[in-house]
Amino acid sequence: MRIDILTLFPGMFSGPLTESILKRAQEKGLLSLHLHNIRDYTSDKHHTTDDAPYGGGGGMVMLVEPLVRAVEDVRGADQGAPVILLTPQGRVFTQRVAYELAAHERLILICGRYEGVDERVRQLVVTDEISIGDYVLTGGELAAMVIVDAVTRLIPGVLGARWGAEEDSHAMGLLEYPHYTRPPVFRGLAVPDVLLSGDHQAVARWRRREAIRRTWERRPDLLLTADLSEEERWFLAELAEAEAQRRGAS
Ligand code: 9D3
Repeated sequence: MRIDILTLFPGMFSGPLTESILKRAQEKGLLSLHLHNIRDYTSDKHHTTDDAPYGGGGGMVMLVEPLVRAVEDVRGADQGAPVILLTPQGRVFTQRVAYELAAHERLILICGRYEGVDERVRQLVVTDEISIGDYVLTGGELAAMVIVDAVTRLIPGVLGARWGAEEDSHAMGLLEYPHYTRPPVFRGLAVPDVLLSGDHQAVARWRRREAIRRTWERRPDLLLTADLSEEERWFLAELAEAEAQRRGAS
């Protein structure tokens, strides 16, 4: 997959994209990342990228010309690639959106700054708008990095065989069960016996129950859409019953 990123701050991207899994994905030729400085597409002698909004009010607005010229140059003859504006007004990024984006051969990401971009950028070149959540960032750069990270790990061959996206799709409906490794006891805290029992079926059952318990406690909203077996529904009913008892008792 090829990802082009248009930004006023290309330096922000060294670090996250040049370490660990994203680094390896690029070395393996599975991901090719290209950073473009929007300032390189200005045509005035001060290399202006923003100006005051028509109609007045605070803040600055990114100029239409450098952005449209940058997209057209980077896109070249390839008209099919999604051009995604990172903006607080976009649809919210979820694992589902990550899968959707991972299906493309190429993505073009535009990182907004200041109060936003001239509306005509949307009219002329943007095909999709994404936000990474309801909190205020200083610009689209960190959002672009989040998207690159989440999408890259879905590219076949990027993760080891054991950690496939397959595994995620089963797990995503629920939060994860608790994990343990050596030693068996640390400062009096023991690893649950079942995990040391060698009984794979009992381990699987315990993990599934703990995942349901955790989801019930922390993210009950996820249980509305989780794919649970009959037995798991019973367990959930037990949790709800125990909770009702506690509430009644207090
Ligand atoms: C006063 C209205 N503000 C919107 C909440 C203006 C504004 C604040 C921050 C406009 C842009 C920004 C910069 N943020 C992004 O460009 C951004 C973002 C974000 O702030 N949160 C979550 N996802 C994203 S994607 C791009």
